[in-house]
Amino acid sequence: MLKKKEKYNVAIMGATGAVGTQFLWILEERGFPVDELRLLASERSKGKKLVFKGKEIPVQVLGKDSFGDIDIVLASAGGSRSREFLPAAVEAGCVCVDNSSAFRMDESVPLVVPEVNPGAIKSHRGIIANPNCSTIQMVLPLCAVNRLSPVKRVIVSTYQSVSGAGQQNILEMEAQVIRLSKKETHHGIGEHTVPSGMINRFPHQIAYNLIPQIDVFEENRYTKEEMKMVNETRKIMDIPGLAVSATCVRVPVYYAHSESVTLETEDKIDLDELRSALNEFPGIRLADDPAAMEYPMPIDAEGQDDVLVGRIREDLSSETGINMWVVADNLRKGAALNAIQIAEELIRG
Ligand code: NAP
Ligand code: 3JN
Repeated sequence: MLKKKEKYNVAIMGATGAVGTQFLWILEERGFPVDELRLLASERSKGKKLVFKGKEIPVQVLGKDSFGDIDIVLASAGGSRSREFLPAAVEAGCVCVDNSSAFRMDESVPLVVPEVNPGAIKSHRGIIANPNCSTIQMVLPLCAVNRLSPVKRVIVSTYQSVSGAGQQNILEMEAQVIRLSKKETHHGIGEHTVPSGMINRFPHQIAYNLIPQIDVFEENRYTKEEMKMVNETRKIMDIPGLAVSATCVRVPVYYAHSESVTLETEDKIDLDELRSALNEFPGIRLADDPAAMEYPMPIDAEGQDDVLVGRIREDLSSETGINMWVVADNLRKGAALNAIQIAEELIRG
């Protein structure tokens, strides 16, 4: 359990990564009461320094002895590091908010989106899991709808930016884009592909392309990312039987994930009532004025805290169906911001 203090010693596991960097920025932005900040990463980052509140802090190599005197661990160094090191952190008395999938479906670990199920935090035994980015942004509007009429079925297609796959994947798309922009023409058939040597981390070229595969395939022909959306949504919403089907697609966008979400509810919901409920829901901002060509787009969500919702309309194929378009910054609300909001709830007690 976390003892009440004026300021807390915080460790960031994976501090040099795409999510880790956001942890530093958001802790500072929100004035989180940090006493010592300990930055942890791999051997590769030995000698690196990162800036927090104008001061350079050296990065330390992560080890099981990294957690002495630390109160809160924010972890984003991948699932295997969480599995290996978080038990040692708990043993050392820390409360850990884990961004990886390592403990999300563990029954004794709360899986939390503070606007949706903050009460779950209290049952933690040292680890609280942060959901997958695509799940987080979807469950906010889902929760708003569910309060009007129980949600029975969800069909979602995602359009996930390259930053979701980490810092090196951002660089891979950038290198491909630069290579193609140097060609005199790249609009003819076969002229917009890069040499296979430039495809290392994504399964295929990402520049000027879409890849309908995120993470590995499971036996049921869905990907792991798709099954995370199914299972995590059920756990956070506390609706074990909720029908959810997901298709996750990587798109050549740097930051912010977009989702086309179709829902079916028990009763028909009036669209005006739905729009007010979404508008009033914490963490959601409506961008839904077709006449003004206003709808959420990744370039608007980048760097923002809110989940943007628009294109709200009736599903013409179902009596109680609703369609919406949901966009959020995957590194902020989808990862670091949500984890810090959990930590804020923790210190509020
Ligand atoms: P990234 O940019 O590749 O960064 C990975 C971070 O982990 C780096 O700081 C890296 O340190 C560190 N790391 C890797 N191997 C390590 C090791 N053996 N020991 C210590 N540190 C190690 O990836 P990212 O996008 O920030 O994502 C990191 C993790 O966060 C993901 O694997 C995932 O579990 C989680 N994540 C969750 C969400 C979500 O949906 N909530 C979204 C994105 C990521 P070096 O720089 O020293 O290599
Ligand atoms: O690809 C994305 O857009 C989100 C990626 C999330 C991710 C990447 C590597 C490992 C995860 C995650 O959060 O589910 C993991 C993982 O911890 O399994």
